[in-house]
Amino acid sequence: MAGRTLVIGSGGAGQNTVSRIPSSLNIPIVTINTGDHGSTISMAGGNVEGCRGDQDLGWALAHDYKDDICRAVAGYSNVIATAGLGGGTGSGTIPIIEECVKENRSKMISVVSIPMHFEGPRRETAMRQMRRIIQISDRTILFDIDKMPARGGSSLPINKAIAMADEMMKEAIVRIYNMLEGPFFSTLSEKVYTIAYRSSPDPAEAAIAAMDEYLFDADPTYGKIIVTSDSIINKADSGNISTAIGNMTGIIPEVVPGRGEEDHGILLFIPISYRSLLSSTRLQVSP
Ligand SMILES: Nc1nc2c(ncn2[C@@H]2O[C@H](COP(=O)(O)OP(=O)(O)OP(=O)(O)O)[C@@H](O)[C@H]2O)c(=O)[nH]1
Ligand SMILES: [Mg+2]
Repeated sequence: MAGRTLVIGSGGAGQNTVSRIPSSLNIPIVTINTGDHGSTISMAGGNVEGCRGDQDLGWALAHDYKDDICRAVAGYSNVIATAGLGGGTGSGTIPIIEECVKENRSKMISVVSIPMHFEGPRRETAMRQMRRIIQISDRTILFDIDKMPARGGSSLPINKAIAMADEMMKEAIVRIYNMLEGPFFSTLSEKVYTIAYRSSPDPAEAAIAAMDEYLFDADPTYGKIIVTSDSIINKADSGNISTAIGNMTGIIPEVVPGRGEEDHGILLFIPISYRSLLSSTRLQVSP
């Protein structure tokens, strides 16, 4: 086995997200989808397109395929599951994946997106699904696709926003994987986080800019902030990042450097207060 951590992409969004993880990273990946989408576990027959947004159907199918899912997660201490909420397959399978993970006494980290406003009722469905996922997962990373088109002040075409969402979720998954597998050990100590991402030749500048654009309503003064990079962060940059975020929030972030040489993006994990998230105010669905 490659490591202690498995990544699962479920449903269309989940499968697209994990397909972006370079195979050179040797991250163990399993995909689950309804119908024949070239996934590791293809639920139902080849003629079935999907669950058409019916999460109960997704759940029932995943329940039928529970043995396959449990076999896939066996032996892993951590499972990172990703899906786009609002649909049937991804949202429906996560609770079954979680059952398998818990049978192993392993940890489950869910990385999920919330649909855009124009997707209408899907967004409300996703908000409900989100509460459940937060409750059953050890850690959840939330990400509102609606927050993406506003980036840079201009509106992005939908396919660009989706591609960007895939890319950011992929980044979050790889960083979490790296944190769990080392060599720089860190853990997500809060129950719920969102992320923020920026790329710049100056890591401190990127981290400061990212603090203004996290992808779900969060309270950066609550809990532990983690700043991760793909590349090595030198002592001076690390100090600048800590000082800047410390001044903004009163919290000294944990800086987790990567191993690459090239200039890559800085990704932040920003904590969300679990209590305030479960209170109704944060669950409003209108803009
Ligand atoms: N990141 C990302 N999100 C997507 C993509 N396609 C759709 N989404 C979002 O994810 C939500 C769920 O869509 P899918 O992943 O297609 O749904 P599914 O889990 O396959 O469920 P069913 O198709 O209903 O069985 C949508 O409402 C969109 O908000 C994608 O390619 N990438
Ligand atoms: Mg689908």
